[in-house]
Amino acid sequence: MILEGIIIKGVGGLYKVAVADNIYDCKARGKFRKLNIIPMVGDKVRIKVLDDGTGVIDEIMPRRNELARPPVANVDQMVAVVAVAQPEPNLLQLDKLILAAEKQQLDIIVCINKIDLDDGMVQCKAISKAYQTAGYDVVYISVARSMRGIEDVKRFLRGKISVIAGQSGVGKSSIINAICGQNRMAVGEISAKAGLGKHTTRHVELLAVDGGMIADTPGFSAFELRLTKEEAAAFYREFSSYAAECHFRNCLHLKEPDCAVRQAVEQGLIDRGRYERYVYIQNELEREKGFVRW
Ligand SMILES: Nc1nc2c(ncn2[C@@H]2O[C@H](COP(=O)(O)OP(=O)(O)OP(=O)(O)O)[C@@H](O)[C@H]2O)c(=O)[nH]1
Ligand SMILES: [Mg+2]
Ligand SMILES: [Zn+2]
Repeated sequence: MILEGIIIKGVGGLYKVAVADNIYDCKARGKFRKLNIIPMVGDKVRIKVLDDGTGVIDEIMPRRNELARPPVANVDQMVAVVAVAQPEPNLLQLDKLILAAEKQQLDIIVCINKIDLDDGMVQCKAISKAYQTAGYDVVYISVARSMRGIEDVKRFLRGKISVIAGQSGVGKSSIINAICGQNRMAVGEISAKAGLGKHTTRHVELLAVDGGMIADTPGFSAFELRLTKEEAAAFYREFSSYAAECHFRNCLHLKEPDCAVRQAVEQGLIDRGRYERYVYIQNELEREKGFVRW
């Protein structure tokens, strides 16, 4: 019997393959090792089911994309999480994460968590306005206080493979647990001293949610993205409708004269914080010869 499924977990050469509601424990054919192909979580595969109910991965379909962190293939979407406090929002990091997602052509949802810590919703409204203006879907939630918003997040996940990403301690694992309605991921305490989270999330696994799948990621200790200056400019969605009006066709919206993007910033049509972080990132790309890091 040959079945089609998705690898949802892989540990030491053993793979769990989901076929509709069933999960098969599988090994991979030897030919993949010879071809230097390592099956990845997210791979769409054909498996042959053996008499004992286990399976063998026979064929791996071509990948739409391949993320390094978390190592998942065929990802449709990134849920980029930021907290209003504990840890303080790091919007430069959020913008770098969004650039990484844009480069992989992922859909992007900005999820603002811990709104229970936001008196008067001031932080939350400011962040949400900046990213909505930029062209992203924004949801805000409090895992601690209520399930409101969790339903909004779920709606976005339907029918897609998603990854959740963001600084350590923003509540990624907590969100996954709330979505799945059970404690699937370990939730860590934030170290009060440093305001840094412990790295509690280790293995990568796709969890089923309402017709979609989502993978948790540990808050990154290190991150690196290779990007050209032109890509960086093009990945700012909010620039695109103005960029056509810039004097120079290859305008990077930095110091060039007659720049329509800079004018839009002055007129308040583009969020100033987003633009200033863009300039910072362009300088970093110059200094680091085509890389952004944290
Ligand atoms: N006040 C408040 N605390 C929250 C909320 N959501 C999560 N937390 C707490 O924030 C801490 C970190 O949550 P985690 O879910 O472990 O964060 P994480 O993003 O998975 O962190 P890493 O795995 O280290 O990347 C835990 O103590 C949670 O209980 C929230 O909505 N409000
Ligand atoms: Mg976690
Ligand atoms: Zn310009």
